[in-house]
Amino acid sequence: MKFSLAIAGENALASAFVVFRGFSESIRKASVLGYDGIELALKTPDEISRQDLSALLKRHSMQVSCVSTGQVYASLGYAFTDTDAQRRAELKRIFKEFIDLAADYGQLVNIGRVRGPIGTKTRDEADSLFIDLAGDLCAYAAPKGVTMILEPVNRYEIDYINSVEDGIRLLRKAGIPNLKLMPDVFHMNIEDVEIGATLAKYVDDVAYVHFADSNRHAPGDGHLDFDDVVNHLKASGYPGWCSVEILPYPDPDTAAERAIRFLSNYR
Ligand code: LER
Ligand code: MN
Repeated sequence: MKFSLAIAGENALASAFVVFRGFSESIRKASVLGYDGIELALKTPDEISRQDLSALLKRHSMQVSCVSTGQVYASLGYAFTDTDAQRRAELKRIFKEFIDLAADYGQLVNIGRVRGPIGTKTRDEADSLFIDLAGDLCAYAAPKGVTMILEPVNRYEIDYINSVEDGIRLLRKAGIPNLKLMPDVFHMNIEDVEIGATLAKYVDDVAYVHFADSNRHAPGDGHLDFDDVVNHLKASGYPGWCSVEILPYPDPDTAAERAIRFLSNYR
């Protein structure tokens, strides 16, 4: 299994689910702890220079697993289901730059809460708004070898695409080859009937997985059954990353270290 750690820039929101902030130190620490890669949780695509990033990755023998975009919604308020033409155009511009970055680093761009809420729209209207923008962006991403990955997020954070089944429904409706799924086992623990079996059932649609325990602490520090999760992923031939996206509890270093120590049992 390939394990990654989600990290962010120094100015990330306090609510960002990352243990380490500041790219240089975060990449060094993740490497020392034994992670194979880092997930870049970015607010804007120019938050890190390519020159610096390439140098850090080379120095610490690390890979970028994915470019994730939760802060674009949480901090800037943009959403795929927004009806405002100007805001949609601005979101498209930002995401094209994320895709350009991912073309060189990781080849995956996440769509988490930035897909936006249903709000007062109908589900079909939300689907159309999402598919319209995701379609344009995936067409831009495909020749660059980049896949967009939709993350189901639990009902207490957003009212649209909560379970893996919800995500699969939208993927089938969209029918876009480079739009895939990014299940997060923290959200699955709230929304899905089964975790391991669901991941295995849809393994061909799963391009990336977020790992956190039931309490968003390090895997192993809650009551989620990681034997079930990892055994199903392995048995179904999942080839991708498992990325640790947890709270810095009880402190960043301890959380990051406990997570990889626990997950090393599954290598
Ligand atoms: C939020 O709970 C989360 O899991 C993020 O990865 C989604 O943007
Ligand atoms: Mn997540």
